[in-house]
Amino acid sequence: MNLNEIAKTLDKAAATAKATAQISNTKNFTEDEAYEIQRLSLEERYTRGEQFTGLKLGFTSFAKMEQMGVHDMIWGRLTDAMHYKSGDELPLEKFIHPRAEPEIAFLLKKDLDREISLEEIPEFIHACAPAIEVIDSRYENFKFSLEDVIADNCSSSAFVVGAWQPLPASLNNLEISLSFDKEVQQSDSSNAILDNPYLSICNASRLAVKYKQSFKAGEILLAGAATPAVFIEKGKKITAKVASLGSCTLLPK
Ligand code: OOG
Ligand code: MG
Repeated sequence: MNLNEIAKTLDKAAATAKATAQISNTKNFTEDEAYEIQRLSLEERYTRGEQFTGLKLGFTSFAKMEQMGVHDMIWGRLTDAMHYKSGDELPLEKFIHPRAEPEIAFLLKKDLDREISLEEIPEFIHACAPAIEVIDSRYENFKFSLEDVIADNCSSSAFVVGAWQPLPASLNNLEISLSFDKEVQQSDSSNAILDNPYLSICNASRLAVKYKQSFKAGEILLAGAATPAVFIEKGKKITAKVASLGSCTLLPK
């Protein structure tokens, strides 16, 4: 099996916004091979001039695991081309079947080169913010195995980060919601994220070290959705709101 060929197929599906068949329909591959495919597919983006800007975790909430039928934490890579500003328009022709998720983002203060503990977070993390993640599986019907979704960079396609806020002592018991125009589509407590959203940072540090992905000051971490993702609708303004942290928006056009 040629991992680079699969990486190129997935990259092309993303770049042309055309869905492709699930890899696992025809090939058996391991989780390690899936992460290698992901790494290789990002090389294609870097060759086109995109820059690595951070990490995202996926399936850190039970709601997301249940929605997608996948039950392990995964991680993917974010680039500058995926980064939209709050209030921006989202050009839908660039996506296949995009869904939105309400998330919490973190900003790194210091290079992360080892696994860190909860107590060390204030030393390594500068700020947090409400965020929207737009996921867009490159697979037909948004269906995949664990290995498929890892190879596909965990469906990463766009994200918005609201205004950075100083780290509160706790990120527990905060309501997180996703709305289209004024209508709330999903909401849950921040506890849905690993029982404590700060644990996403410890997990990201562990995974970055394990997979030799550098993770540096100024880069971003998305902690993973607190709720199921919702299909985006043209013209309906997306708002993600996290109690006491604020909100951010995106307008699908
Ligand atoms: C995979 C990405 C999951 C999250 O926040 O849990 C994710 C998918 O559902 O397509 O981003
Ligand atoms: Mg997500």
